[in-house]
Amino acid sequence: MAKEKISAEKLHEICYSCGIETIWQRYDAQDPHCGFGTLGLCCKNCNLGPCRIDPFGEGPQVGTCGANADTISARNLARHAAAGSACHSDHGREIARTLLLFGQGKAPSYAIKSEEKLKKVAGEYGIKIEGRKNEEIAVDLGNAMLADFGKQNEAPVFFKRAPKKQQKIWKNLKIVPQGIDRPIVEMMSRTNIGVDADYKNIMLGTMKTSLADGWAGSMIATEASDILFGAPQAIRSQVNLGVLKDDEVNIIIHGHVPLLSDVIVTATRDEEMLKLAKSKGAKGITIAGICCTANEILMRRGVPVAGSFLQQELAIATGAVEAMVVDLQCILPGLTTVASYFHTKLISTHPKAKFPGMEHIEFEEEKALEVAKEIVTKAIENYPKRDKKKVNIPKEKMELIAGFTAENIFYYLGGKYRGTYRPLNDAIISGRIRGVAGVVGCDNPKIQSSKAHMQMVKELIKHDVLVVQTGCSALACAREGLLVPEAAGKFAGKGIQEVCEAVGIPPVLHLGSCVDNSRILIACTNMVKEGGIGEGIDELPVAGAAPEWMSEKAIAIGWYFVASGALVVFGNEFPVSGSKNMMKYVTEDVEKVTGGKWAFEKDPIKGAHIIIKHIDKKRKALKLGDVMYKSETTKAK
Ligand code: SF4
Ligand code: MSK
Repeated sequence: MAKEKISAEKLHEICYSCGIETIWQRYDAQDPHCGFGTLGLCCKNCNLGPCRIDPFGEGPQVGTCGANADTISARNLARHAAAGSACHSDHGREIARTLLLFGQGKAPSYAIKSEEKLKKVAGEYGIKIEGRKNEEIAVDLGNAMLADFGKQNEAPVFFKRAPKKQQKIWKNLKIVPQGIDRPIVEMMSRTNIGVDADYKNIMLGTMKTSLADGWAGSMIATEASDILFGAPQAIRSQVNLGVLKDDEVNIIIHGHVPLLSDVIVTATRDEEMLKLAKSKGAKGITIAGICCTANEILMRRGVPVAGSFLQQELAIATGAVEAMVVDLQCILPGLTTVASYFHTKLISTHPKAKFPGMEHIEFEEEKALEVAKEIVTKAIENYPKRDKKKVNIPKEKMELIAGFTAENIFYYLGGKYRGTYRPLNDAIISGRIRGVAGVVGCDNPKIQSSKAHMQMVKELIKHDVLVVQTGCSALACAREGLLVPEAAGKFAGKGIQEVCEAVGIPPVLHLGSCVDNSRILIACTNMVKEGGIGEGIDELPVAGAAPEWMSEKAIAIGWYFVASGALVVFGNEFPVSGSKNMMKYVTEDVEKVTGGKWAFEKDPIKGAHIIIKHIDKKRKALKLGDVMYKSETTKAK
């Protein structure tokens, strides 16, 4: 293996030539993928099956029970959305529980880092604030948030945050979720054999389940994290595998829930740990993130990001990682194969996510710092085992600015209306900004390995659409240099350039992790409340996209935006394409009930233009007139 600095692509080639199997080889080995699964036409919900529908109309058109393509694909999609909602919401539950434990004095490694948010959110929950200690408020708020999960007959508290118009639509459709857990359980129940067979009714249930994720489970995760770990502020850092150091102990933290990773960051800054690292011959300790744990500690602690979902194996293949510490979600079991070629210790930490071949050190909120120090010590002790001949750290790294939120995002737009959404709404009304798009979600080896995000986002900002991002999509665009103010001059249209140059913000704003898509819901709500661009989210010149989605969580996210009135463009196949009725429902009919709908387009440039066309349609309906500046359309590939 080469000793000099190399590119990330070269690292990929090195894995290939050394026979180190990664996600790309495993993906190829699965080709051709099961056609029934791709179309959503297989069902194994009972032991009369598994059943499948022949998409060519020659074989069976119903399963043994009589369920047709519409019912089967709707049930499959509903279960995906339920699983995705469960994943995000469970994340929220853990943070709320830690808030409670902190208040009870049982989690001393944590603190209230945003007293302002604690009091604001407690106020929304109707909790008394005056004359009370933070700990007392934390106990009441933790309990109240946890109670939201188990409610049986009323909506979680944050539903009051939604625009009145959306609340009314949901009420009329009877899709206001009762609690958070109940709609998820209900979705599993109604998709059993012999229960709900009406695809339209199943989709209403799917929207109810997904709304419980966006407006409650994920929102609780975001808000409770801001309270415990600090409300983010714009912060500079770096991204890509080049953030790893060849003369320091490198620790990667990977997953989603920041409960342990935040404390690990604290542990790596401990003098005792630094002394130990030096005693082993290292110059210091570098900590870097992968996936949404990366986003969490990036936006609050400025910790650099090693990579997104697709880079987790490549990070180990640098040969320079002493430990990769994982919590929950998006962790490839295949990591153990790559790690077997190197000295890297893989450490799982969560009782709900163990991996054969990984060492397990269980995380407990009650002794978080102790566990974090144990893990950091193990990483340091592994440093002398690093084989210098196997070290290949790619040279690429890029600056980025992260840490925008629904509260601070337009504070940065400045002016005399500081702290309000007036400057944004006015920029949209005047046509300087065409509209806003949320481009989010995973990266996927099916699609050009994270290039789709960059191409779509560049096309959007070129046409003066301000872009907000979360998850791996934000990290992919950060690697391409889109999350710095200078990107406006290079890539954006004249309108966005004027705004960004006046106030020094990037044309693409990093809003956090996957659960922080809830921040986009709030930003949309704030735009509605500010006035002048519609009475509901369905009227705003906004849209969402996940050009490379792969996780079930993305389906839940997409659905809660569609149910909230937004257009959502996905770049991959949607697993209902085997049913004409379901495709018509999700791309057309649902718009008549919620104002939102889905669109599917593999080409990211064409996907961007679906969004631009939609934004222009909304502008026209609002009688806003043309945008100030015109841009050339990039040729679709
Ligand atoms: Fe087959 Fe119906 Fe059972 Fe599904 S629920 S496996 S379609 S019999
Ligand atoms: S980490 S869910 S690959 S965005 Fe949130 Fe990235 Fe998708 Fe996982």
